[in-house]
Amino acid sequence: MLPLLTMHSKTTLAFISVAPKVSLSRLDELRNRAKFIGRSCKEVKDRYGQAEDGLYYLTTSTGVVYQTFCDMTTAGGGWTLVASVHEDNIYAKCTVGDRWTSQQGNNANWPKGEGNWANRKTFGTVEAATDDDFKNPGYYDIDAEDMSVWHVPNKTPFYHWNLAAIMRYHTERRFLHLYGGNLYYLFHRYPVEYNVGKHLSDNGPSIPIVYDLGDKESTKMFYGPYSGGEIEGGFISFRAINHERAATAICSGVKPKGGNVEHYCIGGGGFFLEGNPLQCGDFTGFAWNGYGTHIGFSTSKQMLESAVLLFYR
Ligand code: 3S6
Ligand code: CA
Ligand code: CA
Repeated sequence: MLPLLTMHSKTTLAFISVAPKVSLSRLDELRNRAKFIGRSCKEVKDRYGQAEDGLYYLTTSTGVVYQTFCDMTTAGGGWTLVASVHEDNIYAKCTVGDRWTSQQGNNANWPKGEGNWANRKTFGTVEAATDDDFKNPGYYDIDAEDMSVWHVPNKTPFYHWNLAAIMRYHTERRFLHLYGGNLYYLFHRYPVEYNVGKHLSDNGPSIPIVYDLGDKESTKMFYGPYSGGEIEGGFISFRAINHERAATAICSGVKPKGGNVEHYCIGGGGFFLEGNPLQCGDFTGFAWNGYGTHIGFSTSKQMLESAVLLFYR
């Protein structure tokens, strides 16, 4: 039987085979992190000199304690994971799991959908942030300046996120100062809601990015060839609206130049008119011309099967 096991299957076996072994001293070290008092990974890093990427305990301005992942190394470190946008099933349109659009169908009478871009709901867990959506209190509590974003293949454990990511970038111009300090306030100013404006002229801000992995061209290549004609790489864009006045939340790595934003922006409100209900879901119209085909407006399979991790600093 053994000769049949190719190199590939051996590593897969190695990857999934055993529960990790850990020393008591390591557990003690991890539990000791509960003593650190800070509202963000930046505060924990600066106050307690923590330089190891991993899980830390944070405290909100109101005293809520939560655990999340801290990137303590990229571009000076101190990045707090506050949310992940994950597509559990692109074929199921605005159903269970579409927490960043609507889990109750594609309906013009519910223009804001779940409204999770601009509320204090939380869901998911940090260790499952590439298995399903994640949102913690830091999303609405942290007074931040910049963002970083990682696109990480689904089902990747946190200790492999950095290595496995297909794209990583950050902002450095402290744009969140202009929008209330985090996405909760930004999306109150720019509601992720159907029928509040028209494409291009009523879009939210597009902010230049600095790449940690990738570049403007590799970014465009993740999106469909037809989308290539209406996007510019090198930005993160917020509250982009499409031709049919559907709102989306984040266009990762690109600035919209046209109105088919449903093929390169994620999240949204509760209604997408075109091809009703085909564009309604956390990854909107990413599979418009087939699942991961990278034909027409369809993104690559890698982009479709990667969770989008959102960090603040
Ligand atoms: C280059 C193909 C554009 O085709 C248009 O976009 C066509 O009118 C629509 O069916 C299509 C969709 O709006 C794409 O989102
Ligand atoms: Ca989801
Ligand atoms: Ca369209």
